[in-house]
Amino acid sequence: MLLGIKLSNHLLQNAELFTLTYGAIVHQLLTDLEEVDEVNKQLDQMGYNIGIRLIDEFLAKSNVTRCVDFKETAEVIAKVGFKMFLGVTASVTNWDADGTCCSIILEDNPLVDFVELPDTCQGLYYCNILSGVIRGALEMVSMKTEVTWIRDMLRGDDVFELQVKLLKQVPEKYPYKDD
Ligand code: MYR
Repeated sequence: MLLGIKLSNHLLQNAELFTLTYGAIVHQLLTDLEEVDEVNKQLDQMGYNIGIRLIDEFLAKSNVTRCVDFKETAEVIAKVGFKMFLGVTASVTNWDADGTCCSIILEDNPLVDFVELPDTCQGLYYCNILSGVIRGALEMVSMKTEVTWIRDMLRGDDVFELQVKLLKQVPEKYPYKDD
C-alpha cells in the first residue's frame, strides 16, 4: 500500500469526502507515475489548472477588491482564500525587507487528515496541489510567483509553511483592444 488511510467507523462528512478524494488522486498518481518527483510536478500542475479557474469564483464570492500591495494579497489568501476553499485560516509571517517574499503558515490542514506517508514516499509533497492553486490564482491577477514548501507536518514539522515569492508583477492589459 502506497498511502495509509486511517479511517474510523463513522459517516463521511463532505470535508472528509474531499480529503479522501484528494488522497485517492495522490494514490493514483503514485501508482501511475511511480517517481515521487513526477507526482509532485503533476500535483502542482493540477493545482495551477485549478487556480487559474478558481480565482473568478474567489473574486465573485469574496467581494475582495484589488489589493494595494503584495502584503495585502498574502493576507487575503491566508484569511479569505484558505477559509473559502479549505475551511481553515492561515497566518502570514517571515516577510523579507522589500515585501516580496513571505510565509503562509497552516496549523490545520484538512487535506492531511487520515494520512500517513510510508518511507517510500518521503520525497512527496503531499499538498503540492495547494502551491499550484496559489501560483495559478495569482497569475490570473498579474502576479508571477514561486511557491515552495518550507515545512510539512507529514515530514515531521510542527506546521505547514508555504513560501510565496513574488517574481514579477505583470502590468494588466486593457481588455478591449481596438485592433
Ligand atoms: C488582488 O490583488 O487582485 C486580489 C488578489 C487576491 C488573490 C487571492 C487568491 C486566492 C487564492 C486562494 C487559495 C486557496 C488555497 C486553498
